Amino acid sequence: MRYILLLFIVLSSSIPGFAQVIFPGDLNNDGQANYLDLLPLGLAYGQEGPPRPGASLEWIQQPNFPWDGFLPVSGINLGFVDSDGNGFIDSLDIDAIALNYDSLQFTSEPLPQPYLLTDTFAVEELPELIIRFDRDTVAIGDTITLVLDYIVPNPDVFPPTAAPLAIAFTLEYADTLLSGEQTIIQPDTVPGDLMFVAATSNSVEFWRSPPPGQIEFAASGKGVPALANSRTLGKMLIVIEDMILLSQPLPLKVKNPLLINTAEQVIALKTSVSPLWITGQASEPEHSHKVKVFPNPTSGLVQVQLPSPTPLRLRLFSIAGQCLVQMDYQLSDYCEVDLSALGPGIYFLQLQTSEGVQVERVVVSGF
Ligand SMILES: [Ca+2]
Ligand SMILES: [Ca+2]
Repeated sequence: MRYILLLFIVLSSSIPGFAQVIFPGDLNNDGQANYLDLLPLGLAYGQEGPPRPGASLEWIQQPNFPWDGFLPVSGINLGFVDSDGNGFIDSLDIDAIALNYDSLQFTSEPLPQPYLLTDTFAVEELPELIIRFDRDTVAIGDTITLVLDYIVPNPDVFPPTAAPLAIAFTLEYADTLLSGEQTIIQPDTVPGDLMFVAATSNSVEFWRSPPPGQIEFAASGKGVPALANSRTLGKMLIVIEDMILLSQPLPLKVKNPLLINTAEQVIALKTSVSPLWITGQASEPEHSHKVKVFPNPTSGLVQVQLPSPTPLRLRLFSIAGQCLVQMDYQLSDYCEVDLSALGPGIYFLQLQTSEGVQVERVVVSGF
C-alpha cells in the first residue's frame, strides 16, 4: 500500500500542472478571491483555451487543465483566469469573484510572481487617483458623494503596447466617520469598456465581504488600455456618521494603490483625498421633538409640554449647579413646576426623556 501511494506522488509531481487545482474566483491563484483577481481577467481578456469538464463556480478544489498561455510578469497560467471553466476569458468570469469573495484556500501552486521594482514602467508625470468630495460642508446623516477621479496628466508618455489597463486600491476609513453598511458604490458603467469589482462590508454577494472600515475597488479594461486617458471611475455614496471627526483631517486613506499596463508592468500612481478637511455643519434642532417650557420668564408656575407621553425626569438647577427640585413621571406629556418659592434669578430646567436630555434656561422675575 505504501509503495502505491509513493508511486502516485511521484507521478503527480512529474506531470506539469497535474498537481494544480483551481478554486473559481481566485483568478491570480494567490489563495484568496478578491478585488485583485480582476487584474488577470483584464490582462487575459478574450483569450481561449481548453474548458474544464465538470467545472462549477463553487468554492471547492477543482482540477485545473493548464492552458498554454501565462501572464507576462506574474506568470499566472491562464487556466486559473477562466474561472467558470468554459474555455473563454471574459466578463462572465467575474461572477466567481463575487460569489466567493474573501474566501481563502491554501493549495496555490505555483504562487503568482510578485510585482517587483524592475517590472515598473517609469514615467515622469505620474497618473493620479483623486478621491474627491462633492462638497466641503456636511452634517450628520448627510449622504455625500465621493467621486473617483483618475487623471493622466500626459497620455503621450504611454505607447499603445504599454498603456494603463487596470487599477486597484482599498479605501480605509474610520468606521465612526461613515457607515460602511450604507455605502453605495456606483462604478461608471458608461461606455462599458471597463469591468469592476467593488466591495464594502455588506455589498458582496453571500456572506463574505471586507471588514468594516474598508472598501475594495478595482477597474480594468477588457484587454485594451481603457485607462490611457483621464476619466471618472465611479462614485461612492456615503452616509456621514460622526461630525466630531470632521474637525480634523479626514480619517480616509487610499491604501495599496496599484496601476498596471497591458504588459502587466506596474505604473507608479499618486493618490489624494480632496478636500482633506471637511467642515461639520450644525444640524437644525428638530422642534417637533422638543419639549416646550412656558411661560418664560415666569413669576411662578412653569408648564412643560412634551410632544408625546414619555418617561420623564425633571430637575431644576440653580445657576451654581445645585439641584433644587427633582420630579419623576412614569409616562407623561405634561407637567407643571411651581417656582414661586424661589427668589428671582436664572435657573436651569433639565428634562430627561427617552429621546434624550434637554436643558432650558428659565428666568424667574420679581413679583
Ligand atoms: Ca486571488
Ligand atoms: Ca470563462
